[in-house]
Amino acid sequence: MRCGGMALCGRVSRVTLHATCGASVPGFGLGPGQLPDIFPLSFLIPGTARRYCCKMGTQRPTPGRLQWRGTVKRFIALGIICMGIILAVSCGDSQTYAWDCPQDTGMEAFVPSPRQPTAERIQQLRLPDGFRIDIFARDLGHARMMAVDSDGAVYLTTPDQNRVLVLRDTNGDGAADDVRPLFRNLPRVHGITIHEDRMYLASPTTVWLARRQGDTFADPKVIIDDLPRGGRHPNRTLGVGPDGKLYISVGSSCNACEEQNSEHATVLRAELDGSDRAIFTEGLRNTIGFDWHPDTQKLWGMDHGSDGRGDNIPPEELNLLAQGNHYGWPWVYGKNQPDPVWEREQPETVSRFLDETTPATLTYQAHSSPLGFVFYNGDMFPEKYRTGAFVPFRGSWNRCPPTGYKVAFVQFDSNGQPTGFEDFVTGFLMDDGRTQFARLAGIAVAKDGALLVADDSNGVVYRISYQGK
Ligand SMILES: [Ca+2]
Ligand SMILES: [Ca+2]
Repeated sequence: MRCGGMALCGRVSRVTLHATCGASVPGFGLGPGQLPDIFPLSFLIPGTARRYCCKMGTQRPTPGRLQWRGTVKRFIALGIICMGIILAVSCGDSQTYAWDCPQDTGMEAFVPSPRQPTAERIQQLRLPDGFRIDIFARDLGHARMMAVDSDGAVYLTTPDQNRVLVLRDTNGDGAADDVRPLFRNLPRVHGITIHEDRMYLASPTTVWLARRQGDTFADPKVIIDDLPRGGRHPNRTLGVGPDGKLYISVGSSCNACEEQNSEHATVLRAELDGSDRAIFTEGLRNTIGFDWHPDTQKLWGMDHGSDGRGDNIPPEELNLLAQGNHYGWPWVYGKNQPDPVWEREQPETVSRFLDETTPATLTYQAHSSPLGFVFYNGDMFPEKYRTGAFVPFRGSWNRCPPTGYKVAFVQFDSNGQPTGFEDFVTGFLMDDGRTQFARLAGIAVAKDGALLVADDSNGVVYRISYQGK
């Protein structure tokens, strides 16, 4: 549907404005991670030739997820939203959905309407034969990253609540029956990893170290407090490598720009006490998920491609992360393809990076949004899965039709090389892309070999187990 320069994705019903507009509105401090998943309304902001996704619906936005930079900008944004609503409503009811997407402009925004994880919906999820999926824990808030301890306890960060939770299945029935906060008041705590007697935690600018104390952990102490400011990709993640060093993934500050701080768009490496921090790899837009192959001990990570270049480029990337390499962002992507925007604006720079950067080993559908990467090191799943890795895709917010909203498996061959992706859990995206009931985030292998995956929109951790012979 078109009317006066506007297009609607979705019906206008029970319009409730929550000031939550903007898939990514320059200057308003809104990033895609701050998008509440409420009924989408896409409209064209006059004079910008860009489409943004405006949130209208019956849910309230999560408190604290919007970070407005000043009242004036807020009023301007609200004005734009209201103008959109007035024009939209004046055009009458719209029945245009994602699958009526206009031609690929690279600017389209669409977030499927959120639904609750009912038993009926979970029942229709599709997995390979012999596997089942159940809820491990729910009502967890902004469930993001997980780490599993040697005693089986599952630690979960919830950045919107500034908390780390501990989830225990004390009777071994596959569901957590003891859920409690471990730490409170850790602002925007996101990354987490456990190494021997230490737990590491990360927020946009801070890394904490908590020492083991009995069967729990003592209060965390700051060991790094000067990581680059968050910007568009504030979700730092952590791991300790086989070399006994601490790895910190720092996303880019922007969608696709020349960074001013050289630590943006990198993976950093430091000593376990946080000292001697240095850039390990660069040219990575946002590699939230990374892990070391259990045999080769090589580091692999999933990087997010830039937005605004179309529905199908740039792809998400699986990269072999080796010290000193540059992986291309923002200049080149995938298997060394020039970024079309930068090729137009700075062809000489693009040309230089085409020669100097490391191509992705594998690529995946653009905008799928990989939020984790974990090699399967358990013994519950069949042999096939014991040499590969799992990737949760949180799903697109700016693609018509939507993509992602699933867990994929990456097969690795006997030489430790990845050979391809295959679907592992699908069905979170429903109604031909109209609705979804999970935005998948962190992933971890439980002590019993089950696979755990967090949904940060409904506050659920799912448990995937193998029941076959
Ligand atoms: Ca239990
Ligand atoms: Ca790349």
